[in-house]
Amino acid sequence: LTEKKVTVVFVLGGPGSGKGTQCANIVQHFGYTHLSAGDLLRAEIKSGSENGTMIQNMIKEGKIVPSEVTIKLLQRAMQENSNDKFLIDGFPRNEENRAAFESVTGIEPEFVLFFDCSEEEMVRRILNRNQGREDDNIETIRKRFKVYMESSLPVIEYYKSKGKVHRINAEKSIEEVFEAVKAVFTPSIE
Ligand code: UP5
Ligand code: MG
Repeated sequence: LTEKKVTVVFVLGGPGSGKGTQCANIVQHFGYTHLSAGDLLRAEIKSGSENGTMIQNMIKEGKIVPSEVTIKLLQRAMQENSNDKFLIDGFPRNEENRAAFESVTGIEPEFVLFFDCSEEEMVRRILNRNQGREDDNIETIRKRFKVYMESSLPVIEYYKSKGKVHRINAEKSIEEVFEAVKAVFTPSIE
């Protein structure tokens, strides 16, 4: 197995905060490859893999899929892609995800983009999305928020303590949020 040196940016924030939307914009402007952990897990369900039913049940309950499953999918996606710059969207979601990814891959993120948005606005966006996601119903949304507050926010706090977090006000329009995102990716001239 040949190890290539890769740059990874973690894109974190609550359910419906706009991670996927902004990652699509970043790909267009800055040449990253977008890897959504949630999309990889949903593709795994569709492919009829042996883990599919377990993953489907976890997502329906808003629970975090075991690290080894998600990390394997992320690693495979990075190995299959010739790019060396990746946006990892929606992962790591808990302390165990974070520690396992670092020890298994040896990769530390360059920085973390944190989309900060009120719960009220996130619920509104998810209920408007209408893409048939099995977790986009109010019962599951409540569970996703609880897991986010209890398990995912501490990961963001961890990276904040290491000075790696760029907080973005994600409450604004898609265009305004992207202006703030661009400023993070554009190297500034001293
Ligand atoms: N929208 C976006 N930006 C907007 C803006 N500025 N103004 C107005 N509208 C805006 O956006 C959501 C909706 O809002 C869209 O309709 C968009 O047009 C609009 P989107 O960009 O899709 O937000 P995103 O943050 O990506 O929301 P998503 O629902 O994907 O976030 P989640 O973190 O909940 O979902 P994810 O797919 O990452 O995970 C789903 C589940 O998978 C988890 O609950 C968990 O069970 C499982 N999972 C794991 O177990 N492990 C993992 O590592 C990852 C996932
Ligand atoms: Mg998403």
